[in-house]
Amino acid sequence: MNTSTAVFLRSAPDLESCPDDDLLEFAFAGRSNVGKSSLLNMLVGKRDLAKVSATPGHTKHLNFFNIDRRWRLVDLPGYGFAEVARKDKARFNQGVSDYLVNRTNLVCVFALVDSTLPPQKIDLEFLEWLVDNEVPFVLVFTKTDKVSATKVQTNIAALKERLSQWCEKLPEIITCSSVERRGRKELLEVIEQALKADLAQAEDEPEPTSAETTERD
Ligand SMILES: Nc1nc2c(ncn2[C@@H]2O[C@H](COP(=O)(O)OP(=O)(O)O)[C@@H](O)[C@H]2O)c(=O)[nH]1
Ligand SMILES: [Mg+2]
Repeated sequence: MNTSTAVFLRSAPDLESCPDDDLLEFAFAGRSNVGKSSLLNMLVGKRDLAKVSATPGHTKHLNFFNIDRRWRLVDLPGYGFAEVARKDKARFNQGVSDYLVNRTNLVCVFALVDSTLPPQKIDLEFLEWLVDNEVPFVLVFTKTDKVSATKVQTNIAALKERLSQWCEKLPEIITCSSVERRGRKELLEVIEQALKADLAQAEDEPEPTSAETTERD
């Protein structure tokens, strides 16, 4: 699959301010500075669609982008900087957790983790929260260009080991580098499969006949 048009739609602080739920959405989540905006830009082939910031904690809103007028990418605020942790609360803002749990047209979260680092507590907490709340996600390791392939594999193995302690079925894993444009095909493949599955499901559901509609009224 390829993308041809990507347009910024809206910035929203919470679920209520989100755009209509008429298009399927795929969201990018992860620690501030993990590479969410860079990956989003790489995916759609635009250098500065999502603001890439060297300053952590810059984006505090959910940013919606329409792709080919057919589906959406959502750049979520990074956790770990903007919101101060409370002991018993997930370390990201209420708007994001509401969105992740209650957004009906959200298909899948791309949970971004820095491939150059061993498992980080804050990422593990977030991933555990996704599993607990049954939010479907794909694990995406970013910035693979920064360290050796061996180091990346060691960090992936360590995270898988930690995940397997509470996760029955390990998520799909994709490795990416926005600098080397690596992982683009794999990410788009996940999206394409989900869009196809949705289309097939829509075709399976018969349109209600006028008689049925009347009966229900
Ligand atoms: N080497 C390298 N740097 C990256 C990559 N992705 C992002 N960066 C850098 O990491 C910083 C944070 O990136 P950004 O996309 O703004 O992260 P966000 O806060 O998660 O949206 C920026 O300085 C980017 O240039 C990557 O794949 N490789
Ligand atoms: Mg960003």
